[in-house]
Parts: sequence; C-alpha cells; structure tokens
Amino acid sequence: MRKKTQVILALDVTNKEKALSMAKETAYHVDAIKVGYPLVLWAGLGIVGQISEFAPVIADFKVADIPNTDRLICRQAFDAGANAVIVHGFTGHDSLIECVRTAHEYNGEIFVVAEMSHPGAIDFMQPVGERLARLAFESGASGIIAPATRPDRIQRLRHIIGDLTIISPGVGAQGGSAADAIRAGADYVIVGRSIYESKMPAKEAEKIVKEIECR
Ligand code: NUP
Repeated sequence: MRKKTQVILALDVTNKEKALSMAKETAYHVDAIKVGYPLVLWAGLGIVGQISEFAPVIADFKVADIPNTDRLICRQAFDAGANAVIVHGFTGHDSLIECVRTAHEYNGEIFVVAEMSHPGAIDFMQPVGERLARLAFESGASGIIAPATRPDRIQRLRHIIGDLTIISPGVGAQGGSAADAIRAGADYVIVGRSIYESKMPAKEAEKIVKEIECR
C-alpha cells in the first residue's frame, strides 16, 4: 500500500453513485479506500473493482470462520480486485494462516483486528488484544487494526508487532485524533463519517492529512 497521506477512507455509504463520486473526489488525498458490508451489500461485490480504479481497496469483511470458509471469502474479495482483506484474529492460528496463504496467492495483504475502537471492545477484545497482535505477527499478516480512540493501546501493540503495519480507525466521529494515533505509532488512520458526511469531502480529507503532517 502506498504511504503518502497516511489516510484511508472508510467508504460506508449505501449508494453506488455516491460511493463512486466520493472515491473519485477524495482519491488524491487518501492512500487507500476501505469498503465493507454497508456498501458491498448495497451495491454488490463488483463495487470493489470499480473503486479500485481510484485507489487500492481494503475489503473490511472481518472474516471470522473456519479456514476453508475463510479461504473462500478471501478469494472472492481478491478476485473482485481488493488489495487487502481485514480478518478477525480470535478464530485462531489455522484460520489466520489460511487467510494469509490465500492473500499471498494474489500478492495481497491481510490485516488482523487486534483491538476494536468502540467502547465495547474493552469488554472482551482488549484483554486479549496483545495475544491477537502476537498471533497476527506469527501468522505472517501484514499488520493489525488498533484503536485511534485509545492511542496508549496503539503504543502497546506497536511493541508487540515490530514494524508490521498498524491501520487505525476511530478518528473524528468516534472521538479519536489522527495526529495522536500516528504519533502513538499507527501507520495509517481510517476515517469514515468525518469525510463522507462532510459537505466538502476532499477538503475534509485534506484537512486530516495536514493535521498529520503538522503533528
Ligand atoms: O475497530 C474497528 N473500528 C472501526 O471503526 C474496526 C473497524 N474496521 N472499524 C471500521 O472503521 C468501521 O466499521 C468503519 O467502517 C470505520 C470507521 O468509520 P467512522 O467511525 O470514521 O465513520
């Protein structure tokens, strides 16, 4: 994934035309575009290929199944044109290794959710976040998801994964700061509503890029 702006757009709009125009408008200011169930269930998997004409696509499918099913899902995402797939780590080593193996067939990447950004992640995920990060490292994943809402956790998880990539959601609408997340050790921030609900999405993306540059 290119590393120019350190911003990934989370394109959770449920309107195909809006998704495509937003991708086109913001592509210059972002390093990748993350698409997930809200858009794909609305517009179909073909939207992945269409968005990939503007920027690398991360398919946020939070894959969490037995290895065989995981492989089938990851294949669909990569065949559709995704550069990376987000998977859960709590399914364990064999599931994760199968996702990574499948990604390698496509020269693709796997990002593992180590700790989610919302308050409820403290209930079950945070106590095992460090183990999940270690498992991501041992399984050969490209990186992890760590919460911009809790920069201290990014810092902690960075120690475990060395120089793997950290992509970090929770900026803006969820209360996290892009500059703080990058300062704590994230490589990229993931930003959705702050950009796509703005009246001027490209300007908003540019503002976040500037905030990161001036940190
Ligand atoms: O821990 C996570 N938190 C999170 O918000 C893992 C995620 N994948 N996300 C996703 O990031 C979430 O599903 C959404 O697509 C995006 C954040 O969007 P927003 O809160 O900036 O609108």
